Amino acid sequence: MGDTRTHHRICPLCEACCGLEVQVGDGRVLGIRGAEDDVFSKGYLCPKGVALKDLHEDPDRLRTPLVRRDGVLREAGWDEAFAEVERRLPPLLAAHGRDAVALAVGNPAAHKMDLLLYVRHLAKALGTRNMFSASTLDQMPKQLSAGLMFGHWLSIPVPDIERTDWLLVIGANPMVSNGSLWTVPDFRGKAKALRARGGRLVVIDPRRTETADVADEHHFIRPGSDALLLAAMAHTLFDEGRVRPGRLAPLLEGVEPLREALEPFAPERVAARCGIDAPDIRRLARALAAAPRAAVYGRLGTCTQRFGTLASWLVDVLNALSGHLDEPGGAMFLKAAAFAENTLGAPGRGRGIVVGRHASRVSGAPEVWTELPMTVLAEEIETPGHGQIKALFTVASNPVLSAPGGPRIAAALERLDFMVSLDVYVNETTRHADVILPGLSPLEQGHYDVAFPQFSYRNHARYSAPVFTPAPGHPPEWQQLLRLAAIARGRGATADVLALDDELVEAEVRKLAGEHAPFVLRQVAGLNGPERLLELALRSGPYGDRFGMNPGGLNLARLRAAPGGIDLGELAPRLPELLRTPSGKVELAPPMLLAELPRALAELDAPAPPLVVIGRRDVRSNNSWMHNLPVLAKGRERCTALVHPADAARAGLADGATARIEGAGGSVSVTVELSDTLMPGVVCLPHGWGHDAPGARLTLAAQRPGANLNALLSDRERDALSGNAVLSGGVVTLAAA
Ligand SMILES: Nc1nc2c(c(=O)[nH]1)N[C@H]1C(S)=C(S)[C@@H](COP(=O)(O)OP(=O)(O)OC[C@H]3O[C@@H](n4cnc5c(=O)[nH]c(N)nc54)[C@H](O)[C@@H]3O)O[C@H]1N2
Ligand SMILES: Nc1nc2c(c(=O)[nH]1)N[C@H]1C(S)=C(S)[C@@H](COP(=O)(O)OP(=O)(O)OC[C@H]3O[C@@H](n4cnc5c(=O)[nH]c(N)nc54)[C@H](O)[C@@H]3O)O[C@H]1N2
Ligand code: SF4
Ligand SMILES: [Mo]
Repeated sequence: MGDTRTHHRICPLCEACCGLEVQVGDGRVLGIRGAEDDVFSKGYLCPKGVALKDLHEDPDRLRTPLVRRDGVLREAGWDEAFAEVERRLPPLLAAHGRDAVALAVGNPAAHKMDLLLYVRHLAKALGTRNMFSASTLDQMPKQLSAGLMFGHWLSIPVPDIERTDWLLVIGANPMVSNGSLWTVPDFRGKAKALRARGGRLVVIDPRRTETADVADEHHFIRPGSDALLLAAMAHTLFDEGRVRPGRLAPLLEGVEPLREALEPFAPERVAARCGIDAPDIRRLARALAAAPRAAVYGRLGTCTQRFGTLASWLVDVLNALSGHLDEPGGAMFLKAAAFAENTLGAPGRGRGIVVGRHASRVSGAPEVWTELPMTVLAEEIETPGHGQIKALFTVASNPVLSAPGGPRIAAALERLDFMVSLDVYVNETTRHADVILPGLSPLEQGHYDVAFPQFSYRNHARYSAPVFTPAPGHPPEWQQLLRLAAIARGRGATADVLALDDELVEAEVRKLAGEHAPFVLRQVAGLNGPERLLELALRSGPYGDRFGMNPGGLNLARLRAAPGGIDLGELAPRLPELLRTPSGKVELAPPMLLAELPRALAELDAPAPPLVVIGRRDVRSNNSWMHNLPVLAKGRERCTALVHPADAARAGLADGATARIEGAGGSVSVTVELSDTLMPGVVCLPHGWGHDAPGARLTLAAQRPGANLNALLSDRERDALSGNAVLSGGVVTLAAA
């Protein structure tokens, strides 16, 4: 067998970021288990972590570039692939301008430091306004509300779960998702501990979820009505004189305008629309106010709706008004060791955020944090005129399955003049590409989570070294991105990307360190790529060694020496230091949000639709791309429609029958699973399925393709403020197929 070794590797598959022990022998993965010595995840893992082995070994995972020749994607060398980009991109840019080339960045980019740290260089080199990402299918409403309230898009508080006594989870299912904008491995264990010390877990969800099953209390809510419910809870705090912001009182701006704006949202007024009785709404508000340590946490379900930004904002309004924001056991902010912009610059005050610096050409959707909504991608490709998208780069993005109106996007991709995908599979989206550039297996790269330590249950820092050496000649994705950037800048496909990397880093360091730049650069000599950026960020970060000025502080060498990570302590209050608002206060009543409230109120009088669809996640699945891995694909069928028995009876459907579900975007056929865990009038499908596209190369996934939920949903429904897609509460009809 040769010798076996054990490597510590942070799992890159979901936001829980578990530390894994990867056992390796003879150049192969022998086994994967949770790393007990991981300071953060302490041995926890889920079945997807084990599937990293299958991902590494998947014969369908691309190892060489593909280039379309005579209509067929064929294997090509790296030089040939980049030469093809060089042949086709610059003429397009010259003829149609920068906005003719779009960039779409998907979820796995948040889990690879290569992609997260270097995609900006491609974006900048392209210089296009047509920037899209999974953020507008997911968390943009929360980023916007946090940006408006606290001054930075990523200053998002998380529940301090290890110290809280009362936790309200609304529109999230961390038992399955393992948390989002909240890195919390082993939610089950932490929820159990919360209850064991006498605390309460309350869940609000249109489905009695796995999280509801471990809670003390669960309320059904009519999809899409969270902003109304949360507004009514905040109204109750004002109405009953329970507003007690405590220490934060002098830091809160806009309490009075907020009170006035929430006046129409009495629980008695919103109860019917929400499907929660007014006394229950009042009781929830009182419980929040009364608990010594409490937090409200809202996630995907509260974002992917018409008033997602309002709901996201009101979550933190409740935390602030009840005195639980920035308090131990409440909703607290992280202080990440590296890359957190809310630890940079002057503390306590800043420029805040701006939105709408430009708008999409066809629908006029405003730019939010440099992006346009993913739901306008298809129309921007289809609609002629100056600025029409003619070429597209996708980076770890599968919008055909992950964005509403998926089939429309697929048809639009066919009309592009040129498409390049950085991806690891030929799938529903990348099968339309002219060039596919594969990334390395996660096990072939070092890893540091750039984003998630900014939203974790505890401060910590971890780095994983590569487990395997990449195949000779296979460039890591950061170098691929730099090469593409070089082509877009007119430097050609054979530019020296390592020199370009030096140039970019030098420019950045000069900007930040001024006269000390040469000294700082000498300190990181010998490193390049993401590791050099990490070393710079760690050493200059809040726990850093400050290049020698703070001996004993963090640097990459110290992290390398501690594969199980370094614990940086429990969450500590950060207000007002964290704030980057121009006022230097927490903005409780941003005018843009107050102005949206009447629109939400107007919803109250619209009749509730008889049947709507919501999504769900499964422990053995991850968005659209892990259905080709044997360890996850085995077992029962997962892409089923959960239907309440009463709704099924009305449509004449029995358990196991095939139903035809029709929505505003189209229809799908899917197996019915009767379930009384749903609120009547709500059907539930997972997203990320529909692996029956011709030309995709997903052998195993194609055997049980499932149906694409996003073929049902309309790409016309957006949260007006953030541009986020509405993925929840779409009206559907149900019939026997
Ligand atoms: N109806 C509905 N739709 C949803 C959701 C929902 O709840 N309901 N959820 C939304 C959410 S939260 C998200 S985040 C999006 C996710 O949607 P996307 O951002 O499209 O992400 P994935 O579906 O995970 O697809 C990931 C793509 O990256 C590729 N990939 C995987 N690993 C790598 C790698 O290491 N390198 C490269 N270059 N490529 C890689 C995969 O092959 C795949 O093409 O879906 C959204 N869509
Ligand atoms: N196993 C697994 N884990 C994952 C993923 C995965 O695909 N599989 N995806 C990862 C990604 S990209 C993300 S963003 C996170 C998301 O993580 P979560 O935010 O926990 O997302 P979901 O599990 O989809 O839970 C959303 C919940 O909202 C409920 N819901 C739907 N509509 C409404 C509504 O109108 N109001 C309320 N109150 N609730 C509603 C749904 O029933 C569901 O229980 O999960 C991540 N983790
Ligand atoms: S919960 Fe599972 S997929 Fe998520 S990081 Fe942990 S092992 Fe990986
Ligand atoms: Mo997501």
